[in-house]
Amino acid sequence: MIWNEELECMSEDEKKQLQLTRLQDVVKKAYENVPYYRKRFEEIGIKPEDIKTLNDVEMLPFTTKTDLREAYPFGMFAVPEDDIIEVHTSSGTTGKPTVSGYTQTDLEIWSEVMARALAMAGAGRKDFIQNAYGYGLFTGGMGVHYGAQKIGATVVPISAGNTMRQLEIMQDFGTTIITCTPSYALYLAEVAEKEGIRKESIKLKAGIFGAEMWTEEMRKELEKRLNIDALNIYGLTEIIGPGVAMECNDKNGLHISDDHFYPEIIDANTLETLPEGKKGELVLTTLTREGMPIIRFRTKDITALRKGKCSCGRTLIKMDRITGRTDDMLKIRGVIVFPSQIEKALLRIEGLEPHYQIVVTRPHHLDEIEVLVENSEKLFSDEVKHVEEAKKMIEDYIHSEIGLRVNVILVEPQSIPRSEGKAVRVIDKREF
Ligand code: DLL
Repeated sequence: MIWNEELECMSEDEKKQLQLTRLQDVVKKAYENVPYYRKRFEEIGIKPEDIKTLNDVEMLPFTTKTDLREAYPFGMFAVPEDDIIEVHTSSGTTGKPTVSGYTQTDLEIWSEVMARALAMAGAGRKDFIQNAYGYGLFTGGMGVHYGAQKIGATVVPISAGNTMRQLEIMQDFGTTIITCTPSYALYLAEVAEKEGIRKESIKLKAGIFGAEMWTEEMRKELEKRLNIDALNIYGLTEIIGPGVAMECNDKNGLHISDDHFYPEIIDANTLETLPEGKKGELVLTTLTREGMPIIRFRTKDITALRKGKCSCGRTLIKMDRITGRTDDMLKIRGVIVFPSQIEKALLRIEGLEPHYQIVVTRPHHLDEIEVLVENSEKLFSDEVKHVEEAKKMIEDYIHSEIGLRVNVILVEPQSIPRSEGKAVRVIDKREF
C-alpha cells in the first residue's frame, strides 16, 4: 500500500522542482530567524538568494551535533517559543542533549512520514500496532504513535520493556505489527520460545525495526523466528525522529521521504559531495520543518544513495542500510554513549592508569558493556581496600557519567595492549 502516491511516486523533474522551492524557503527562514544560521551564512559570505539550483546546496554550511548542543536548549528554534508545541531530545544520558522542537505543522509532517513508513510495512486501519519503542523524550514512541493514528490503525502504546507483558498483550490483542529495536525483537522471540508460546497464537505479520544498526543476517533470523517481514526504519532526533527513511517490501534499501528531507552523501574527510552510489556520510537538510529547520546536518551515519523507480512504484530516493558511523558513537540499549564519556569518568579517579578497553557484547540479546581497566596499587586507600570495592567505585563513576551500569574488570597492570597509532578502545562483539 502506498500512503501518498502523489508525493511518493513523483517524477524526477517534479521532485527536483519541489525540492528547490522548499530548499530556498527553508534557507531563507533559517537565515532570517535563527541567529546561528545568519552568523554562519555571513561568515561564508552567502545570502539566501544565492541558492538558485539544487546543486547550490553545496555552498551552505554544515550543522553538527556540537553546534546543536551549543545552542541548548532552544537556540535553534526559528519560531517564537509559543508556537512550539512539543519537544524531544536525543537519547544520550549526559552532557547536554540536543533538543528538537516541533510546531503543529511539524507534527503533521512527522505523522505524514511515519504514516508512509507504516504503510510500507502493510499497515492499515485493521492493524494492531504494538509500539514497544520508548515513549518519552526519545522520539521512537511518539513518532510511531502519530503515524499509527494518522493511518487509523489501532496503536497499543505499551512502550519499551516488560517482556512478559509484551508477549501476553501480543497474544490477547492479536497484534499484527511490532515496532521496537531489532535487538529487543530478538529478545522477545527468545523469551517467547522459552515460554513455549505457540507460533499460531501470535498473529504478527511485520516488524518495524530501527534506532540502532543491524544486518541482513539479523533480518533473516528475526523473520524466521517471529514469522514476519522484518523491515528497517531510520531516523534521528535532530531531523524529526523515526520516519526519515523506511524500507518497503522490496527489502533493498530504505526510501527517504526526500520531499521533506534532502539527502547528500559526503566524504567525511574532504567534505566533498559524492555521486550517487558512493558510500560516505549521510547529510540531511529539512525542507519543510518550521520549528527547527536544520541545514546540512552531518549524521555521521555511513550509507549510499540510489535513485530510480523501485519495484514498489515509489520514486523516493533510497539509501542503503547503515553500515557504520564516522565517529565512535555507540548505541547501548538505545542510549547514545561515546567512549570519551567513559574515559572522562576514568580520568576522574585518582590513581587509575588511563589505559582501558570497552567490550560491548550482547548476551541474551541485550547489550552489555565491560570496561577493562588496569589494576594499580594507587587505587587502594582507607576506604577502598579490596578489589571488589575498587571495581564498584569505578563502576559508580562510570554510571554517573553515562547513566548505565557497566561491568568493570580489573586486569593485570600493563596487560591492555598499547598501540602505536589509534588506540583500539572499543571491541564491539555484538552481531550487527
Ligand atoms: O533512534 C530515532 C528512531 C527511533 C529511529 C525509532 C528508528 C526507530 P536518535 O536516538 O537520535 O533517534 O538516534 C539516531 O541512531 O544517527 C543512527 O546512528 C542510529 N539509527 C537510527 N535508526 C537506524 C537504523 C532515533 N535503522 C541515530 N539503522 C542515527 C542503523 C540507526 N542506525
